[in-house]
Amino acid sequence: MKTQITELLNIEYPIFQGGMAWVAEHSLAGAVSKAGGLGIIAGANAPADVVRKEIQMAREITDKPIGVNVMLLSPYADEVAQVVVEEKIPVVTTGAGSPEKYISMWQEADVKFIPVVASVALAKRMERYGASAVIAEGCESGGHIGSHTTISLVPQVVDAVNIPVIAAGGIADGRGMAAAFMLGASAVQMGTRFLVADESIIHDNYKDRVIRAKDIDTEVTGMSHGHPVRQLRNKMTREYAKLEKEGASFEELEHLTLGALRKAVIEGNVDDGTLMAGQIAGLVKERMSCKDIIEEIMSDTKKLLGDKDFL
Ligand code: TUI
Repeated sequence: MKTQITELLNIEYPIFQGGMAWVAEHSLAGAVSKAGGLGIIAGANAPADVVRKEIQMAREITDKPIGVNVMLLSPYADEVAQVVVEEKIPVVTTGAGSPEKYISMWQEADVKFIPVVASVALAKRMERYGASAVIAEGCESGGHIGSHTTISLVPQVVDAVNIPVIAAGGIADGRGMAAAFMLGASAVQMGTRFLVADESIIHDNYKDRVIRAKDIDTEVTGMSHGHPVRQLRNKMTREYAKLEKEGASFEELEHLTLGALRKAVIEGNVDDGTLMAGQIAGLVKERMSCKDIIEEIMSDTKKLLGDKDFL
């Protein structure tokens, strides 16, 4: 299945693995790229040296293209943006902001940039600045989210820009992927489905919670401070909601979430940790290799869409 994105990035399948903080390291990104999708290493809140090491280790897994996500709220975003150039990464995605100050540096180095956008306005601005494509991410996603759903955001972004659009948020199987293509997308990005991949390094307790999650089990915290984050409901989110309702300050709330993603991913602390996951977690029932995930989704998508290209 050829699409504008498979041709642009020289990848076999139009599937991106989301650049999830603490989760998207070399084993996961390497496995996704090796299987023909686009594996993405998360810059997250990590310093440049750590990201460089992850890139180098992923390259030991595969020669195929691997991307890096620059999380724009990170104190290390400047240095990670630079590492991408030094390591000759072909494609960078960005999240949680606008990457404007890095664009000329990336363009000079021939690094394609593909920002996550949560609105039509930002998508148009990114096209004007020379983005190769945009990722339209709906609020079904896990982690930091905007306010539009995928089904309303994707077609509006598709109509507003002349660059390819990658759909993200709420997609975890062939039906979701086929639907995204019907909305005009040229690829999909998935996070939650890859959380429980065999190659994902997250703690087994976290994987179990995702596998056991029902449709209604995610909750958004941080809405009152303009930093909404979607995750599985647990002791931490219940305490957070209580404090938020009582009008707690940003500092108090942040204290609760500080280091909480590490607690979940590394320590498997499912009570105090942040179990970021999308609303589609209820559909994710099986642990599989990245290769099997990608092949199953491509096969199911082709059954629905036929053997068509989207160029
Ligand atoms: O970035 C994400 N998801 C994330 S980042 C993250 S780590 C984190 N750490 C500390 C605080 C908050 C998060 C966990 N999950 N997804 C991409 C994404 N970007 N979703 C929404 C946006 C977005 C929202 C508004 C991008 C741009 C934007 O507006 C920027 C502007 O200037 O208009």
